[in-house]
Amino acid sequence: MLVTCGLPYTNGPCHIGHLRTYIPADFYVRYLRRAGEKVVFICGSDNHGTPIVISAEEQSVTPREMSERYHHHFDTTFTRMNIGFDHFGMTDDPTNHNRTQSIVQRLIDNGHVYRKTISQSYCPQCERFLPDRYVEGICPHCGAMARGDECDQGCGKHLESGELLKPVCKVCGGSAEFRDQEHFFFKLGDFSEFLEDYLPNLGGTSNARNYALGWVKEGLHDWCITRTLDWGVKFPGRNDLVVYVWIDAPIGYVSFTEEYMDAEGDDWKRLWCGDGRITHFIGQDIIYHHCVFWPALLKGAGYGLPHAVVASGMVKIDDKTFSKTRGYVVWTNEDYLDQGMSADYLRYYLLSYTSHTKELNFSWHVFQERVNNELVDTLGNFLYRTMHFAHKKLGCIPECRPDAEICDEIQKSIITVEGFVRDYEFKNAIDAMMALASFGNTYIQKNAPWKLMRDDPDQAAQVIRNCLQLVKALVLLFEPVIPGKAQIAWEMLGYSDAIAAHAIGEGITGLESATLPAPSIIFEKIEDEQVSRLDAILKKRVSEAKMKEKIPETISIEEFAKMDIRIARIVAAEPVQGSEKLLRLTVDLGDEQRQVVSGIAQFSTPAELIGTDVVLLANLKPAKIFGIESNGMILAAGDEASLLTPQKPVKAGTKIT
Ligand code: B3M
Ligand code: ZN
Repeated sequence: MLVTCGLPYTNGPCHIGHLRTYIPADFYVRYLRRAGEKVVFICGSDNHGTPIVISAEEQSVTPREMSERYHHHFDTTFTRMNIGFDHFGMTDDPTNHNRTQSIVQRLIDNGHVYRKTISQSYCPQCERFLPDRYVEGICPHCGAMARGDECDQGCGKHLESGELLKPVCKVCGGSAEFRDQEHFFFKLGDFSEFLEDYLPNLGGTSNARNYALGWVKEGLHDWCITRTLDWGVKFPGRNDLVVYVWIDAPIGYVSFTEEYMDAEGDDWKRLWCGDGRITHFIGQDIIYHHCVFWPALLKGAGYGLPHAVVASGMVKIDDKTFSKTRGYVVWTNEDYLDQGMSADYLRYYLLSYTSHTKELNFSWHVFQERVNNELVDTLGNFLYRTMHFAHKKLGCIPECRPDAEICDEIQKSIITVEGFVRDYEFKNAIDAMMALASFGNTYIQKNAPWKLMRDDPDQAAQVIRNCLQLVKALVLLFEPVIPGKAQIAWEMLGYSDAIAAHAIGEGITGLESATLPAPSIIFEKIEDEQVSRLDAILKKRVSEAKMKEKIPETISIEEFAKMDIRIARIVAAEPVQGSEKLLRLTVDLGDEQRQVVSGIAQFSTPAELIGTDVVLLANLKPAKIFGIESNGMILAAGDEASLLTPQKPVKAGTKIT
């Protein structure tokens, strides 16, 4: 079978939000392998799309250079976090260009693509079209600031080209206009019936299935699948267009499998063109792309379909919405690994803290508590007590067989863990593992081999033999969670090979009677001062972000003087047909009257406004809003759009200086 992880964009470093998907996926793959399944584990970096071009421009490097830099960064970070992909490819590599063109050509041949002329934002100053994030403006649905393809700060709706109000070019800041341009569309709407059949049987977590079914029932819109950019995979037969990044990114899953299987001398089609049992691990925010768009695309091109989609809940930081700009972020290297912290501790915390589909509220204090109480005090304590005693008092593994009662307990745990992992209930699986460690602690405490040693050494050896069996089972069970620590513990049992080569079921099979090396302490407590240090890094980042927000860039008086701000009197006001937000206003400037479209309909009625003196930015470039020309912008403050008015009466048209 095949397991994949959502592909990270190559325009920023790895953070805790990424790990929330990759660590459970890695856990799942390790578990399946240790349960005897053959799994190919694939990921790669997502190199195309406007965010990457924009970041590259800002840093004066080519998008390819920037992609390579971050590609390498992710690759090494994953290794440091014990996340072991079989292959980590790049969507900009030739395999993916070829595979994407071939799939798009198939969609065209199969009649799933059509051309349509649409109005596209265009910057006359920069003389270029402005796809997706190249343009910003106002969301027509909720009125928040939004970018071209998505209302990312407001209602979250997907925006089609031309929908954005008051579009502004992200490169030069000038107002953009709309121009007609021919684009290609994928007939997503044609796949509704197929998806209604397919989705109820899709495996994985229910959040993915249910959201997707809901969207399909609401009705699907066709997707524009081309963009006017140089960077990306060329649309077949068109040198001026590339495919939308959400086409070639998921196709990366196919291409990376192809690269890996070719190198292994195996056939990638086995996984993608038959029943390959494909499982995608993704973040909850990209369910639409993976459960609606992607299966339709695969179906349309005649490929096999995903068997399961596992969607992780979002991450909050100290109860605040995750936000890189506001400083609510934890960077994997800088804030954690480079601070000398153990990869396995973070793996344990992220996997065991809450159910996979729920929101994870990250906190260093909870992290410390969980690691210290569970990993160190429960698991670590049992391992160390057993190994220390066995080494010191016996020096080797006693030859007796473990008691049936112990083997039953282990067997029960193995079955419970198996059930939870298959249901993607990773937290419950780990709780069940930890329960076996607690059982071990209770057992050793009750049977006190240190006391038996004097009166009944055979019985003492039996108790220790039982504990060693529990240790073996625990180490095998926990390997997918904490692979690094598990390997060390494995070697303390006298083994010298890789634990990953052993099945979890071996937890109930015998132990080779090896001499036992002196055990070391594998799990060390996280000290308060360590946590304070980690927490201070986070607090500092948040306060720095706040400072930046408060102090905008300074401008010169000349720059200010460029703005023609005047008092204007509203002389007419009426709603704009088809919009709940907009009013069409006529304002008087003394020697002229102007038409201005303003997004204040929800806060002021036309009757209230007529006769009011307001502040107008009079030399803002004219723009068309909802097809109506707007000549200037009325200034307002706060969430309720409170209009600014002069303190003492002044003549309409008075310049503000
Ligand atoms: N590069 C990252 C995201 O939206 C995006 C994933 C692609 S998966 C094919 O989370
Ligand atoms: Zn521009």
